[in-house]
Amino acid sequence: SMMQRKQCRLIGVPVQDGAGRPGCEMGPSAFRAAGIASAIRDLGHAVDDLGNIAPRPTASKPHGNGTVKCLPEVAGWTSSLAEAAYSAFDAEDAFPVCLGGDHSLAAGSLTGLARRAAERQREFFVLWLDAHPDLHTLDTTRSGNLHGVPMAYATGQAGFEGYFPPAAARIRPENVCMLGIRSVDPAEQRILEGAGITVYDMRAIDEHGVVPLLRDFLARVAAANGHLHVSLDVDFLDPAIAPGVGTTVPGGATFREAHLVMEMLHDSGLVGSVDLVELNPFLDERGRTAILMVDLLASLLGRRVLDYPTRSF
Ligand code: 5AB
Ligand code: MN
Ligand code: MN
Ligand code: MN
Repeated sequence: SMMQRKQCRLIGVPVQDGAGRPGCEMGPSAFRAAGIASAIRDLGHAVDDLGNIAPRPTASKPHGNGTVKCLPEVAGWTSSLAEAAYSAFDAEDAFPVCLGGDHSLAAGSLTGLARRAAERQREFFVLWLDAHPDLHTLDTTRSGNLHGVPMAYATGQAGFEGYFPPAAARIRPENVCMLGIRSVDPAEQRILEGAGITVYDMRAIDEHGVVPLLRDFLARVAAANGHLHVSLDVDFLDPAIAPGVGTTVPGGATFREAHLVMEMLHDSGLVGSVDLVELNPFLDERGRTAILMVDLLASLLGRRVLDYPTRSF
């Protein structure tokens, strides 16, 4: 079942307070400059660019872990995106695309979108494409960078109460599949062990290839008639092809592995929302990372390398 025509809603989320360095604030502009709207339209989908959101002023107590950075700011972005993503996901064929911005925005996108899915009695699944699980709590983070915590918040790990807004909905860890993982901190490893999240690390990709790993997960989503959200962190990709990110980790997904994931996602017809995060245009080379991320989204939305029906071999 291929993907139906979608009503794509672009939501710019220029947050950089969750990353350790400046630059992600320019991400939404770089995606637009790379032609994201026309790339989607060319595939026959409708596009509504909702512009950039702003953080909502949010009270947040100072945290006992003195390393946590920009907590009230990230709480404010979480609150505002949870609402914006919920509003943008206003129809079955609405397809929200959150343009980051650092990955702390997933605290808002996951919970806001899951709230809408729950109202529709649709089971909510997440494919997490990232070098990192982003499963720290406010108590375990060592860097203090809150782009390392959104999955813990969204799956309801303890310790966010009073610091982040109450989650609009909670993600079931059993409904999360992480692919491309290759940098896990000890505290994250401990949380992962009991959580029930499916983790396919880079070694699993090396040994089996992406196809059987993703096929298993997609079969589970299809069996539940679920909604699938894809959260794509630039550092899922190998730094050699995607230099425009602050947290490069060697040994990432290749160009074809990444496109193959997107092509399988398209063919599944299951994806209904996306985050494109961690693009840092200040670190990019002549826009190549922004362009690659747009091309990957285009593959997910149905672009093919060859126009098979009109080509003779
Ligand atoms: B990203 C690290 N685990 O907590 C930390 O890029 C990295 O959104 C977090 O995946 C990386 O600072 C966050 C060492
Ligand atoms: Mn991430
Ligand atoms: Mn990452
Ligand atoms: Mn859906």
